[in-house]
Amino acid sequence: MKTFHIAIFLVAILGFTNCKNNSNGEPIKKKKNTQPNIVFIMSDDHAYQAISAYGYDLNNTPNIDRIANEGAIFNRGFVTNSICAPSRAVMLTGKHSHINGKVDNIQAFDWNQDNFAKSLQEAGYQTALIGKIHLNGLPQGFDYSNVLPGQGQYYNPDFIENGVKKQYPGYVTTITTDIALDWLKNKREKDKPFLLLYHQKAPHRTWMPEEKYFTLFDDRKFTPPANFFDDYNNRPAAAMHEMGIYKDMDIVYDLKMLDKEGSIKSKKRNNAQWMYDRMDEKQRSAWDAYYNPIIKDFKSKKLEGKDMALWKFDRYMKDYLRTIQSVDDGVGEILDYLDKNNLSENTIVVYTSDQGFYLGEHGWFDKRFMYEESFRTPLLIKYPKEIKAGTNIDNLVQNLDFAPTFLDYAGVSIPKDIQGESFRNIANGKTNKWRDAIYYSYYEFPGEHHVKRHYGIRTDRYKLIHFYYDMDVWELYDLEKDPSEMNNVYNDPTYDSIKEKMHQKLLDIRIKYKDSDDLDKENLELYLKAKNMK
Ligand code: SGN
Ligand code: CA
Repeated sequence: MKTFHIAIFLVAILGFTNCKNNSNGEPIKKKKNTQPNIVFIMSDDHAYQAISAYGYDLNNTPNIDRIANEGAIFNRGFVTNSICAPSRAVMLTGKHSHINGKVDNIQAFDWNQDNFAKSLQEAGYQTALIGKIHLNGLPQGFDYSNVLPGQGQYYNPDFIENGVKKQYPGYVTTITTDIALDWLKNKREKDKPFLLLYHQKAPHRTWMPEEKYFTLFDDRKFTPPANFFDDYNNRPAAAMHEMGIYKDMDIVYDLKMLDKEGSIKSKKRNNAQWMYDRMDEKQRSAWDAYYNPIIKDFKSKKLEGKDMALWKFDRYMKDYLRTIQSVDDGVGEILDYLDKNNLSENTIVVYTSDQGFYLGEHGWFDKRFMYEESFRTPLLIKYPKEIKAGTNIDNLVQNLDFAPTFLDYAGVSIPKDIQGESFRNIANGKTNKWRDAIYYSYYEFPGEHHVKRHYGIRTDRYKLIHFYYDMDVWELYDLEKDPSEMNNVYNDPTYDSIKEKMHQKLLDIRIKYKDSDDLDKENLELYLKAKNMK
């Protein structure tokens, strides 16, 4: 072989590629890295309505929007079970709750089963999990983990670093970002591709803002959505909720009216006091300087009925959106780090939430229901190598699809028992061939917020839901005519043939995903046992 050919052969075999010149003007030879890095950003309870890229005009999230602007925004991203720990288990395993076993927030998660981080680790990735995961036990599949115990705390939170607990002074969102940046800068092995799960606690209840955002939105009065005063006509499960802003949101615990005199009545004053006491003196005095005048004003107003409901909504929105501002700052810091270190081109960045959230729709906060605002979740992705900037996607994707999508991007084979599908070729526009229906199942009842057990199916236009266990109620929605799901048309004869088709599709999809009434019963037994109710 001639020298020239040998040189070409060596270059090909070693996978070297020329990029920029060094300061001497010589080309820097860099090993061609074919496996992309993955930064998977998840926040907790972040409603898509509260991301400016989705166009709701509630707040401004310039950094999260950067992901959409430089990549793709999914308008129909959904979860399979709208509650924290189960959603994370689905995300890690690519399997529905009834298959991965984590059907509710109560029962234990089995870390011994496969997850996509384990597969990427085996394929040579450096892996880290930072922030909220809400799954018991030492995370498996990660070279480094530093996670919040359970729900975590907003102020001076504890973290568990590789199994060892320690308290960090400061605000949880900024601490989580600092830990993630420290791992990126100082802890990972820089010659390997990396997977970073960077998971924020915010904007989870009780929406305690960072000091620098206390006054953000003070000049604004938030008006609730059109169905804020919903009467739940024809929707008995919805009528039994315990997640009403007017009826159930705690004035002291959720809305910070912890008056020193103790004259404002609340079921959760002790919890509120405990969270307040966690702050150090400096944090408390900043807190008091902001909230005490609001408490004074609230007391003087003596609000009732509709006025009280509207006041609560406005206070809720202000604090909820403030906590998101700190999340957005963190996203900006991570994106800046990638940009400044020439990592952006070869890094996939995803922003999502463990589920959506009600911002006053149906009069609610919280999630759990299969109605759109909590079934849907924000989903934005950028990967400049493959995804065109400004892409808009309407396909029905779910958190079930993350695991196979990441494995696909990394060139790692997707285990046959994974139930999700890679949306890589949807994101890059290569195909539009995709599923026409998605499946949902929620289990945590009896439980907080009193949302009945239900499962259902959603297609492009229709949604069929079955509430069961201690009731037997079906609901059908025509999302084109009734996007706010106020009109249950299950018993409307004009929808008879649609109803029949949707029932058939529901049967089919339950078979496809291996779910059944028998499994529902088994899960119920396990749940009641775990809750010591049996
Ligand atoms: C806590 C909250 C609930 C919330 C659940 C589940 N109550 O129990 O409002 O629905 O978490 O949230 S609180 O008084 O403790 O704040 S999840 O996101 O973790 O599933
Ligand atoms: Ca959540």
